[in-house]
Amino acid sequence: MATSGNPSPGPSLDLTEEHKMIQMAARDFAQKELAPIAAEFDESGEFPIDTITKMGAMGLMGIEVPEEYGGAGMDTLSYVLALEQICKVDAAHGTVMSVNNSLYCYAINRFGTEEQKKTFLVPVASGESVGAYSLTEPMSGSDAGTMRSRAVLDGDEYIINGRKSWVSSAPYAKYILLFTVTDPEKRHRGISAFLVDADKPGYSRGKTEPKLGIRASGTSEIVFENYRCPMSSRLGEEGEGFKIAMTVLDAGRIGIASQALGIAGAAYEASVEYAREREAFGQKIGQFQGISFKLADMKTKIEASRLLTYQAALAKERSKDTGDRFTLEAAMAKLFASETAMFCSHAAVQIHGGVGYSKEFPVERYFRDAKITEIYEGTSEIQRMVISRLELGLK
Ligand code: COS
Repeated sequence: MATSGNPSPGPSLDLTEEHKMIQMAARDFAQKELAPIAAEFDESGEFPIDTITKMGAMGLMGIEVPEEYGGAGMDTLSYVLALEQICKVDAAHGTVMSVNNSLYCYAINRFGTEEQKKTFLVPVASGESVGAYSLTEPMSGSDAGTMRSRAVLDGDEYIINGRKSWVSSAPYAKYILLFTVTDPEKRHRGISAFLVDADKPGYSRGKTEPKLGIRASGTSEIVFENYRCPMSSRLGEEGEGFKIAMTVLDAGRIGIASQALGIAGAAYEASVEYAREREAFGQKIGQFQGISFKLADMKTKIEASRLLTYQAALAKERSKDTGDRFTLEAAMAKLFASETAMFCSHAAVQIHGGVGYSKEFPVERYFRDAKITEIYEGTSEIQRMVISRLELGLK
């Protein structure tokens, strides 16, 4: 059986030389810099700022941002290819990269003013600082329109109060794209977006979440107590926040699909290798149908996920000219790829048996890391809701 040991995407797509270069650069970096430390940082839960900084220096933290704003000026497919390779080795670094690129940088590049791009985009796209995205609250997750935190206009500043939760990268992020209520009467049309500086008074970090997987990515609450935000740091118009949040999540979901693709690929390749070597009952375990059929299903689901993810990347790329939404493509890619990551990592633990259950091997980490892809940036249930509403013409 041929494995996908090289990073080529298989027969599904012809990549340009530029695509292959960033894919190889990300793969080589991940193998050299992340593979030796992934287990240690997973265990400690420490934020891997040194390697994140190196990723920034390589241009991986602002791949699609134009060079004039500190980014690498590449396309969405380049981003997806690089992120998959990083996540194949360590999904926790992948989470930081995904949030930075597709939730933070994408939002400012698309909706920001020139001044906002200079102040908030350049340092994050160039990898000098880390960016985060904050939508969720303790009492508002999937039903994002029900948030309670408030921004009240006072002269030419907003005074922000409230508590946000599950903010990826927050323990280290300097800049945060925040969604909060400016007019409670208008429900989702009363939500606005703000660019927040974590070093200013009134901002503090709450408890860091003790997580099952992606443990090194750092996730915490953030708290606003009379934080003063200048009007010039509002992203978009007042009341446009919910639409910005949703548009940006469409981009984020392509990132999570890429992450899931990376985790699934790692689980699959480890399984193929093990099934070729491990013997039981007088033969290689890969010769048992119970194992080989699992491998066949894993491979097929991975390639299907890849096609959906690349299709979503191409749809997002086209949207840069047309302005069209890519909600459906992103939701389908995220749904299928995340369930594939869970399927593959679950099968990988089973194929490896006791070895798969041991912390001395990475397979159990893939299993723990895979689960979040079915939850964050919209659960699988939310993706099904988004897809079916669009198909039924209900939204
Ligand atoms: N792009 C642009 N606009 C969008 C959009 C998208 N993908 N999705 C919805 N909108 C717009 C709608 O067009 C609607 O606009 P109007 O005010 O002009 O009518 C508005 O947003 C409200 O949309 P809708 O009525 O569909 O909102 P709902 O409250 O029903 O919620 C879901 C929609 C469930 C899809 C949304 O709340 C969601 O995605 N929830 C999951 C949140 C999430 O992923 N959280 C994780 C955070 S990151 S860890």
